[in-house]
Amino acid sequence: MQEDLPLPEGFVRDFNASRDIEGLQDDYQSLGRQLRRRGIDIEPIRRKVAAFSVALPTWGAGRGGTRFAKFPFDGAPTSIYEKLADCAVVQQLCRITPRVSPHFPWDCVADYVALRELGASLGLGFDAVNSNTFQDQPEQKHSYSAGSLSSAQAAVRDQAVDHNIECIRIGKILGSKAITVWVGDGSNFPGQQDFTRAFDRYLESAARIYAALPGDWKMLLEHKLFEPAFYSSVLQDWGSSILAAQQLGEQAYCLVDLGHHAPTTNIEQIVARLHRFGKLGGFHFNDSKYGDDDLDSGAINPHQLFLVFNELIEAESNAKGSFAPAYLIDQSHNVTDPIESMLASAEAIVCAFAKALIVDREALLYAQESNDVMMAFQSLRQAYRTDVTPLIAQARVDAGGAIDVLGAFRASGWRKTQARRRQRLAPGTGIV
Ligand code: PSV
Ligand code: MN
Repeated sequence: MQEDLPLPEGFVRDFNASRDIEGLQDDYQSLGRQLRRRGIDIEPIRRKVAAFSVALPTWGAGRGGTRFAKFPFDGAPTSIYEKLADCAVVQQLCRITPRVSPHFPWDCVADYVALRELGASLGLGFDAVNSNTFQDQPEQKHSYSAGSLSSAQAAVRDQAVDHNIECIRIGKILGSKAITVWVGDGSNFPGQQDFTRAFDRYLESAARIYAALPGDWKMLLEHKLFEPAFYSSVLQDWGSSILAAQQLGEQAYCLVDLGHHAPTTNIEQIVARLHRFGKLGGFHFNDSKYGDDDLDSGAINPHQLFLVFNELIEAESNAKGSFAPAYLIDQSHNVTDPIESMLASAEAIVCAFAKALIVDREALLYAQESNDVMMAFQSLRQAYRTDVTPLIAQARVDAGGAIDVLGAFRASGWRKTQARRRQRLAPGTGIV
């Protein structure tokens, strides 16, 4: 497939040439020396960083909002095609986001073969497909106002199951290998719903989706503590999630969205538990201070992100079969340019990954086994304190990305060009 990348050929190269590439090399070598003194070879770490990737959410390319307001911005993408182009800009600059995760029916088009080809021409593949039974669509027969997969009404459940099966059909055309199922089902009042019967109905509907899963696909169950249901959610935590995944079968896994837990929850421990029982399926990265805030990854608690990756590295080294959890950014970009947020978030995520890679695992194990609390903690702290940005930037530049992703994005003038283009297409409307 011939590439038709959004930023002009040579743009990144010229941008990098205008920056201090030699300074970056000095910083990289200095980090290499620092790590060598700790007995760590930087080269295998760089190779792992170079192989790392995280998918972009198509819905993250647009402006998010709250239930109070949504503030549009000039040059915002208006269709899945324009969203793909924006995601391709992210990938062109950072080189660790080569896939997008589509959400249906938001991303419905007439021709999915053409969509797949467009993605390929932009240098993008398709990650997990996401179903949406948490909103009503205009042409929809039955409302999800009282639940979807767990609805008390069989016709509503059938409609929700059919939608998920349709998502799998589309995903097969796009080249996806997983479906992520998140439902907003739950209740707002004590007594509104029988917890057990609602969960049983959810399990029965999920089993029908599972039965339609191709043999090489995963079904990822995403739990969430609250919202839109404010008293109880049907799949409220990793406990319900792992029970459901175990009952469904070996292709069913749990997906951890970092924002879907109570503020004090030890998410890294959940990672370890899910892995221990072979049910760690993937992540939705974001950050939060209060609830499911959908803030940018690492913006509030970069240490938690590091600890999550520490468990993931640990899990990978103890993996029985292949270890391939799905990594996706899932954020709501309410006040920033979504491209800038995705660039900064991808960087925060890969930084946490790199820091987890340089943990001295032998020292950690020794300290743990000899009850040396302080040295165990210091094994993690030393890695967390290390500035890995030269390593990340070097790997990115080697892969053809920008030395400074945000600087390059601003220098590209991409958003202004898009705004002008859209103004030409819909002059005087102010619609962006
Ligand atoms: C729900 O809060 C969620 O995290 C699910 O992953 C949805 O698919 C996504 O956000 C978009 O609304
Ligand atoms: Mn999510």
